[in-house]
Amino acid sequence: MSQRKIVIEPDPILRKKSEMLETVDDELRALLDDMLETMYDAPGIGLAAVQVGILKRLIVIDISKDKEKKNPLFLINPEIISSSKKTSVHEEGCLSLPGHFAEIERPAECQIKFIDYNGKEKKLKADGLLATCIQHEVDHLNGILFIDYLSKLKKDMIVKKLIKHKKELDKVIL
Ligand code: GNR
Ligand code: NI
Repeated sequence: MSQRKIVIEPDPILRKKSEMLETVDDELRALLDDMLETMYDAPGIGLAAVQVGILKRLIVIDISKDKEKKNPLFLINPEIISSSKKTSVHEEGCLSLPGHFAEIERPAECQIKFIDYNGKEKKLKADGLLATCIQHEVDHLNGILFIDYLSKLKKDMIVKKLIKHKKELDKVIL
């Protein structure tokens, strides 16, 4: 297992649509394992493959609070098949937008269809933080970031700060 580098906004790859997978094999599982390790190390509660530079429809999630009792969820080709009319507001963060948080309104519940780690088709009903996280991750697969739901003013301000942040990071690396 190895950790991968997380792509930070602005980066054109984060705006691309990820592609469906045809097969679940050991190579794919190795990538999912790397994504999970990268997410735990960050730390985060979700990660989409595009955030490590791979345009495939893959997501890992673990919303468990207890570090001892991990509960990883691997979603391959996830599809939201229904969403509630009722919405909820959660404070969201994103590993591709380090240091920035905003309250985002989304459907409170959703149902998804996906392929699991073993290549089996599954369905899942989610609410609360899990529903929010799933929708945030599926957005990544379609090139959408949570800042896209904010006013242009707020969004531009965050992107400007991230450009500065990335320049600082470059200085440290050089
Ligand atoms: O770690 C994360 N926390 C989070 C909090 C509220 C809603 C969504 C998330 S996902 C985020 C990790 C990430 O960037 N996933 O794409
Ligand atoms: Ni994110």
